[in-house]
Amino acid sequence: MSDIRSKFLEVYSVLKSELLNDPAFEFSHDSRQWVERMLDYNVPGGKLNRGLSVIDSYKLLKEGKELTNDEVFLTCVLGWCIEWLQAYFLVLDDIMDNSVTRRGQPCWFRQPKVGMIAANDGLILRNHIPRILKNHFREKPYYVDLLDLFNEVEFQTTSGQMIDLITTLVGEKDLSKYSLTLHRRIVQYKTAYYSFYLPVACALLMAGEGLENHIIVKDILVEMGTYFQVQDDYLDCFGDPEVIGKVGTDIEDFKCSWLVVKALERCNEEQKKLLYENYGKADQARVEKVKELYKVLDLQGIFVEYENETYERLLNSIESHPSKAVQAVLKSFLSKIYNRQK
Ligand code: GPP
Ligand code: MG
Ligand code: MG
Ligand code: MG
Repeated sequence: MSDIRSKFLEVYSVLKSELLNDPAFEFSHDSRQWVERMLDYNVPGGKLNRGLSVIDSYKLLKEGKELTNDEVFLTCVLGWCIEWLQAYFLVLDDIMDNSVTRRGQPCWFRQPKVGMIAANDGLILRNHIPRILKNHFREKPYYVDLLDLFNEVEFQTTSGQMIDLITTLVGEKDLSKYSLTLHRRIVQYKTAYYSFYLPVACALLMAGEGLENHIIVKDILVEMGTYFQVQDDYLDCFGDPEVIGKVGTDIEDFKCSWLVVKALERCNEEQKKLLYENYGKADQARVEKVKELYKVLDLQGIFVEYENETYERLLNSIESHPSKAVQAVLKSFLSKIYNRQK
């Protein structure tokens, strides 16, 4: 395992132990055990890209200067705050999307003894974040900015999640309202801010920067996050569940996915009828019909085209940024997601 990954995982144990001994709550044996199991199940098992990229970005912003132990520790702590945020979102998102698996195991709420306790576990994960920040950043001049950043991004994400959900309301299922504009709005809010802007913004704050001076960086990261969610939509249908660790549910859930928007753009009247009849139904045969149509419309080819065009466009915007350090941060993000299979 790489050095930084093992260091990062060490910090997880430190944070977990602090939270399990939080003086603000009198833990019983059972409650401590519950939280520990819940954390181990939901927080550290992903790709850790978001968390690790805080450390990466901070290093690049420091332009090769060796980080002190303290700096390494604090960047790891911020990285874990994002992983905690992600765990909180995923636990709740899986309930809302009626998903089955996540990260190669059953979704937390599907565990026999968990069920809807998962809703409260999501809230606990969410409440851990300000506790971690208070423990480690209270004395920092950028503490308030950090809290504000997490609050803003959480607001944007939950708002994006809301539009993702209300577009699928039963009784109002109407594919004619699905467009690229609507899709963009959903994914920008539900995914891009917390997955791409937040890690870099954390690193910038730690490096003493004011976020108001980095609007262009933010715009590029939001573009990249949009591309990332298009990949997620694509993999939901065409990815290998063994590799992505989850079984797709977008077709059943009537999601305003990039794929259905592209299909609507390209289909003839007859194919449109097929789509209207079969999209958004929890019935495997209907789901297969939709997938067949996607293949006939060559959405795989359209996606590869989209991916290459987007990559080039993003690279161009990155290279027109005046700071080489910032360019390096953005390029490192882009190279991690280009052509991803999971
Ligand atoms: C990704 O949507 C977006 C999120 C996980 C944010 C959820 C936000 C909340 C406020 C709960 P998705 O449903 O496509 O993700 P996945 O494919 O991983 O289920
Ligand atoms: Mg969702
Ligand atoms: Mg989901
Ligand atoms: Mg998805």
